[in-house]
Formats: sequence, C-alpha cells, structure tokens
Amino acid sequence: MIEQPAGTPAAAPQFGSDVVAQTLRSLQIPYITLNPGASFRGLHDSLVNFLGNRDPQLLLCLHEEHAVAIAHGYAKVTGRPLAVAVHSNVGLFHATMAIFNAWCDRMPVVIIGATGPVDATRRRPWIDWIHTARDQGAIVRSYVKWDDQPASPAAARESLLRAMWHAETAPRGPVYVNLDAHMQEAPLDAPLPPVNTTRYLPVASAAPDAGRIREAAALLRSAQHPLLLIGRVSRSAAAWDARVALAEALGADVVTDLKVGAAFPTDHPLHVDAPGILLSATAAKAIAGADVILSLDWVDLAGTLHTACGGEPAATVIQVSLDHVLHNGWSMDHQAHPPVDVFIAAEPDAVVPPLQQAIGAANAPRALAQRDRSFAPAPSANGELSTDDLALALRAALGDRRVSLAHLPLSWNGACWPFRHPLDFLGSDGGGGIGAGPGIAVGAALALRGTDVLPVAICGDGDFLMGATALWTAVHYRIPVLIVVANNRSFYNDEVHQERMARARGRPVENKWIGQRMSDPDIDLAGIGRAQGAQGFGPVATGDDLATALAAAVGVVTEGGVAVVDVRVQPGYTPSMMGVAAAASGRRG
Ligand SMILES: Cc1ncc(C[n+]2csc(CCOP(=O)(O)OP(=O)(O)O)c2C)c(N)n1
Ligand SMILES: [Mg+2]
Repeated sequence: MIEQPAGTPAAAPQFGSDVVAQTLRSLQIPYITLNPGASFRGLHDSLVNFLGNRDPQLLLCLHEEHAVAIAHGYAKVTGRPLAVAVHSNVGLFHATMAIFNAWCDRMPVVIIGATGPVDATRRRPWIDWIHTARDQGAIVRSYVKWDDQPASPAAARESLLRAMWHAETAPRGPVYVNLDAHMQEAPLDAPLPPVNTTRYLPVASAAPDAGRIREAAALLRSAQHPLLLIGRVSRSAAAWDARVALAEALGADVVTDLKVGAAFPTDHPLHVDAPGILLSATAAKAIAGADVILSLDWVDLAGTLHTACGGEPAATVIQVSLDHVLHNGWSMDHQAHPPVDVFIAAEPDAVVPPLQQAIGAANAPRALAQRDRSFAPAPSANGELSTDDLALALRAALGDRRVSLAHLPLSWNGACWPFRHPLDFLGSDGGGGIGAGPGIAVGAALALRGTDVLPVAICGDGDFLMGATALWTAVHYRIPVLIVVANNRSFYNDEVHQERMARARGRPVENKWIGQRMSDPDIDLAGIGRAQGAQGFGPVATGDDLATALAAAVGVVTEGGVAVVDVRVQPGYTPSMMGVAAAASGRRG
C-alpha cells in the first residue's frame, strides 16, 4: 500500500530538507518509519512532495518505539538499515528503549531526529524552545554508534553518508543525525554539486590476520574436544553451510542460544542441547569438558565460560569478534572481559572459510554423537495449555511452510522447534526491553513480504501489550504477519523473581502475583488486534480450539493479512528455560 501524493513532485531540490530526502534516496533506503512532528515538517514535506513518497516510502507508526523496532526487525532479516524519523526531544525520548535494543543487538538503523532552530532568533515562541536542547544527541549518544547535528544542507548530506557507512560497517549499530528545523526549511542558496554516493560508502574490509588463522587452525586440529560457541553471525545461507562444514570437519560440539538469530542446525548431532536464552546444564557440561573453544562472536563469552567452568576455563579460547570496536564507558552490554588465547579481530563470516581451509581435510572426521532429539511436553495437571503445547500446535498448523520466527517469548523452550536455516529464528530483542516483539515482527515481515517465508512472532502478553499498536502499521501497509500471544495474564518473569525473594527472606510465596497479574479484567488481546484491522482469534484455552484458531490464522496470513491469536497458557518456566546461571543466582530479566 502506497499513499500516492497529488500533484507532480518538484524536479530539483529547492530547500535544505530536499537535499536530505535526495540523500536518503541515493542511499537506497526503501522505507522511512516515523511518527510525525513539526520539528521535521520540512523533511516530511520533501519526502512527500519532492520525492513523491517513494524510495523511501513513509511508513506511519503509532509510537516511535515501534518505528525503531520495525527498522530493527527489518535489519535482522536483511542486515540493512531503514531510516526512522523522530520528533525533536519527545519523539527521541519515546524511541530510546528501541534504540537501546537495536544497539545491544548490533543492528543497523539510521535514525533522523530534529531540533528547533539552533539560532535562537529563528525560534517560534514557546514550542520551538521546547523542541530545542543544548545537546540533544546526548540522549542517545551512549548507545548509538555515531551521532551528528549538521548545520547546513551540504553538511547534512555528508553526515547522512557517514551515518549510513557507520551503521552498515561491522560491528553494526544504530546511528543518529539531528537536523536543525531552520536548516531543513530554508531555501537553498545555490544547488549543491552532485555527489557520487558509493564513493562515501567504501566496504571496510576487516580481513582476518593470516597468522592468527594458522594458529587457531593448529589448535583446533590438535584438539581432543573442540567446541564452537556460535553467536552473532549473518543470515547468509552460505555462511551457515560453512559453519556446518567446519564443525563436521572438526567433529566439534556446537552451542547456540536464543539471544541471537539461528546460527547452526539445532537438531544436528553436533549441536549439544536445545538453545535457550541462558546456558543449559547440558551445554555448560560440554563447555567445561572442551579443550579448545572457538567463539564466533558469542554474546557474553566471559559469563558463559565462568558459568560453565566455575571460574577461568582450562580450555584454550579462540575469540572471533569485532565487537570491542563498539564498547564504551556508559553501557555494560559488552559484558565481562573474557580470557582469550587467540583473538581474531574479524567478522565470523569472514573467518570460517579460511579457517576451514587452514584446517584442511587432514583431520579424520569424528563419529557423530547420537543425541535423542525426541521431545514431548509434560502434560499439565489441570488441563491448561503450556507454551510448549502452543509451540507444537503452531508447528503442526504451519506444516511444511517455510517460517521465520521473528520473536519468541521468555517462556520458550528451544526443544520444541528445531532451527535449520538462518531465517528460522531472528534472535531476541537485544537489550531486554519488552514491548519490542510486535514491532520487530512487523519489521521482519516487511523484509519478508513477497517471499515464501511466513513471518511468525510468539509474544508474551506483557510484551504484546506494550507493543501492540505496531500492528496497525502492518495492517495499513498490507504487511502479512502472524502474532501468537503466549498469554499467561501476567508479567510472569517477575513472579519468579518475587517467589525467589520470598523464599530467600522466609516470606509468603503466595503473594508473588501481586503487582504482576493482568486479570480482573482479563484483557481482550484478540480484540486489540481486531480494533486495528487485524483478524483476532481467541482467547483459546484448549488444544482443539488452539488447532482450529491457528489453522484459521495461518490462512489469514497466507492470504496477505495480519492475524493475532490469544492463547491462554499456564504461567511457568521449566528449569531448562531458566538456565544454570539463573538457577544459581535467581537473576533473569
Ligand atoms: C520495558 C521493560 N519493562 C520491564 C521489564 C522487566 N521485565 C522483564 S520480563 C517481564 C515480564 C514480561 O511479561 P510477558 O511478556 O508477559 O512474559 P512472561 O514473563 O509472562 O512469560 C518484565 C516486566 C523489561 N524487561 N522491559
Ligand atoms: Mg506474561
């Protein structure tokens, strides 16, 4: 769905914001998500009346947090940024949690903000002063890769080129460019000289050091129990195949998790345990037993090794990562500093093929372990559905359809759903900010629109409710997506915390639900979907109703619609979902 502007778009840039719009087009950014604001009314006019609302097309969002989350979801699929426009100060304030999520997830997003005129004499009384801050970028500077406030159209063009380059260059992340309202609205003194965009977006190749590759190859070749921790990697199918080939050549155990997108077939004999957000006891045991560990940009290498080994690991550790480039003094999302014996400063995708080549075929393939992958959820005592029941019913409803899981709830059990392709799962929200699920799902669905891959998000009810109005954007712009809500009518994660507190302090555990449960009244989640033009199903509480509702919902999405299914599930996380670290410390979420 494209909203077609009346009239003929202007032929040449006439105002500062026309130059900004033209630059966005030259960057081949297909969409700009936004919630409108007077601080960027100049740019808004240029996008509609100079560019004709295409390349980029405006995607209206009902909240700035959704605007960024949609770009975040799009980047998870494509690796490429969208633009996001947010109003001065307040729009940026609304966007912050989603920017933090994208930052922690290392996903590129080009965020464009605006300020009232920096020249105070040009400010309209009252409102332009509210729109202006001494250093607006300070709101987000600690969790964007780069930010700027250019003072002229020429500087804005350069700033956007640099912003795009930083966003797309590994390690990737969100960037922020703040546009002066007067600069946007003022007529151009003279046309700007043309610019060859591609010259300002050079590929910054971070080729791995050949000596380090040889060193790592020798260590892995002579390892008795090599193990791969596979973390942040791309959605490339070729890179996926290369990782499988490497693991098979080494006979290495493989561990992946649900913090990041699918990275290895989770039902492969070398994959030691179903992935979780946290480390399972089985995965921890395999890590503790390894003699050489290859981390492919694993999120929280230090914490994982410490948890698994009870201290510094005896194993030799090879780390492949560029993440250190992003670390700053404000955000501790870089995690603890890991002990590393061989450090390869490069992206994993660039390291696996030369590493494989250096290891060569000399290593006789080890016999693959036989692992029991059969899984049947424990039936609930009271006949209520569990999140496991939901997962298995959803798999059954989807049959052999190609599916991308764009979001999963905290109660997800990785054993319910094997990942066999990089798009099978797109990873978590990055920063732990709930409310991201619906927006990320819509963004992923936008990227997958027109393909044979059906986007599906399973959201907790708390997550869904905080992000629910992202669905309107999907309905309005005809972006097919299926949202299934694992509705335990609670911010249940925190019931678990209150239970732990009560136990630790010898206080009544039965009070854990207070300040957590979302019942009386129960919220009509399907109705929230319907109110925005989606098809709503449920609440469903039995296996039969669930199968019927899911079949209908899959049908809706196959026909190009948006569907929400409210599934009443019993609250509860199994020990495998809690992870060994959580079990030990009681900390999660
Ligand atoms: C923005 C935000 N607020 C609060 C939290 C703390 N928190 C972590 S998980 C959680 C509960 C999420 O509820 P839901 O999505 O329904 O999942 P459930 O725990 O019930 O499975 C909360 C409140 C958070 N992570 N992010
Ligand atoms: Mg819940």
